[in-house]
Amino acid sequence: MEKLDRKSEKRLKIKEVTQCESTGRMLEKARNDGVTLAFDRAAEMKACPIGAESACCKMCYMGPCRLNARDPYSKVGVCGATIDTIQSRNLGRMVAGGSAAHNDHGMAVLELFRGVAKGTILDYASKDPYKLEALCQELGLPTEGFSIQEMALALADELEKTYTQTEGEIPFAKRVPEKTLETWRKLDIVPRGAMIEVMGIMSRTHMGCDQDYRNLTKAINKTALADGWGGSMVATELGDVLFGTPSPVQADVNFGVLKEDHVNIIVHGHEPNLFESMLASVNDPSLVKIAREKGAKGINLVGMCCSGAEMLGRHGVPHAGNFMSTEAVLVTGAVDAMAVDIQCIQQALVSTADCYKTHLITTNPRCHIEGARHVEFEEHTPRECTDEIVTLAIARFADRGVKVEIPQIVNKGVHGFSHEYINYMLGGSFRGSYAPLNENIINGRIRGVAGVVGCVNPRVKQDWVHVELVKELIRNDVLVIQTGCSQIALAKAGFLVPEAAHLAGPGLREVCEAVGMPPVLGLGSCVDNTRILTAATAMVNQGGLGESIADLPVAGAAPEWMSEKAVAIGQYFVASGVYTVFGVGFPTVKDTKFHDLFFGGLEEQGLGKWGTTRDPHEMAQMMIAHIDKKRKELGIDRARERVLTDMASRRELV
Ligand code: NFS
Repeated sequence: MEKLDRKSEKRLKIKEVTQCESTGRMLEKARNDGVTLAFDRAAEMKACPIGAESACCKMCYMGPCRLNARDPYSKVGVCGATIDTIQSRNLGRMVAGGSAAHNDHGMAVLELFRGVAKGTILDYASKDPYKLEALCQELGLPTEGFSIQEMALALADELEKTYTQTEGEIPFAKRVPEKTLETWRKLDIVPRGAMIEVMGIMSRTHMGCDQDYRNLTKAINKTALADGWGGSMVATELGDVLFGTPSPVQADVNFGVLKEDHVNIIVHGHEPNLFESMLASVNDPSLVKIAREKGAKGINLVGMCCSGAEMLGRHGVPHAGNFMSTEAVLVTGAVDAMAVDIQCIQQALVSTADCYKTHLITTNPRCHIEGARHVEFEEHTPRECTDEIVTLAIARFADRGVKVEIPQIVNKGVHGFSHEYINYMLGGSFRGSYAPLNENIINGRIRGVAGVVGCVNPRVKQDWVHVELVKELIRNDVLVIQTGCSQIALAKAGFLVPEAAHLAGPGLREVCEAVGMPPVLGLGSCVDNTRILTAATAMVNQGGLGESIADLPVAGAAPEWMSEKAVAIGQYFVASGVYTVFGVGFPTVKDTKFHDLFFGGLEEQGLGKWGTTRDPHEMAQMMIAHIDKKRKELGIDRARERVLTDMASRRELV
């Protein structure tokens, strides 16, 4: 057990590090129990100021070299690498890491889909044959006279090119609005296949290779687009075919979803296959019977992070919280087993789980953690793994041996807004259409659309930046769409309910009330950010809002980002034409050529651009100013004042 350092205890004021009351209470309990969490470690471990601005290089061992971020052109690395080379190489490798993670995930979904289609994987089935057929048609595959199985196998072969193709354009380039695709072709940034793009970045960023930040930026854009319109899009689309396309479902979020008198099992990670099999295991009558015999009222399955967000939207499985709550939830003592797969699994979960006698179980061959029990998950026999985890959890329930303390906080919300459902919701079942959305944007009731997504990060107050930003956006009639840990932050704050329409400005409020929808729509996990790309494409294709994604009055933000995946996502939004603002900080040095290219130059090339600020209110105003600029360019700028939210009106909001 890691003991809490007295210094960090003194320094850390709980109210300053999290807005999540459950997490805060468990942080307090952890302190009393002598257990450290990431919040404490972040207070102890100051971020390296040189690395934070990406002014250092360790691409070879002649260094590592440190440049001066205050006077960036005063020095070069031992090899002569300039600040622009160093920053672009570092950022390129972050994008490669994020894109590789999503493509690896997407490839696993593709292999599962192929196995189901071939009939070699029997525990899963394709739940949405309509979407399967629609995808085949969209990608130009024949459907007339073909069986579901034939279509599925052809689709699997076609989508495999997303990863393995070395020439040409990835399959979902066919979905990209024509004018956007034209810009990409002109700039030579259409991805060929994810593997070659990721390999290309890793090779070019090797010491002594590509040392022109402009040429590297092309590769960065390709690698990012191979994520958004590549691996992530395949994960979302085939996930829908396999497990069902989400439509709105009411579900509970927060630590209060744990039940003291039940066996509590948390699944935390990113791939839906483990979670879907766990859902079958916890509903198996023989396992439920054993749990009852051990004194439990039942087995309670709960999600966390991104696979949790997917299950929340698809099946209404309750969700305990986002990334920065994954350690804190163990402090409740109520978690009998936490099963993890890949990505965003903090290594410290092992020692925290140990303190509270929880089984922390890794399941994926790509993600073992030293000290954790490993029960390998195999798609041909998934229940062997998930049944064993349930059995371990039941045994731990029967002999918990720790005090259980669950913050009784539950927030209800409506989740599961897919692109398909938005189309149906706005247009009706016989006339699915984005026309009402576009019309309401053109007539000014809705000012624009903002995607607010991404992580939580202990360098800023958990959830607070997300919530403050979204409050201000909806108050200014900006419809907000969300995914990932950000969606969970807003769900905990009570914004994902139709009743939250009263917090919106008069125009957005009117639309929400007419349709019966919340002003904040939850679209799922981080790979489901591709639903935002698809929705943006539908807005362009509907007409009236320009010809490319870059013309739309939309903006994006990741207010509390932390992962390489977040950088890859941000970059694919920028390359798709979206103004994207990051909170926390941004790994570039201001007033350098590379920074200026990313924060302005790319927009001049017909793409989007980056912005950054830690202040959520400033972030909202930056996004609204961009939306208004786009409205003006489209000639739909009705005179309307931006509402500046002062302290009094902020207090009124929630
Ligand atoms: Ni996205 Fe999901 Fe959360 Fe960030 Fe991590 S869980 S894939 S990376 S922290 S939003």
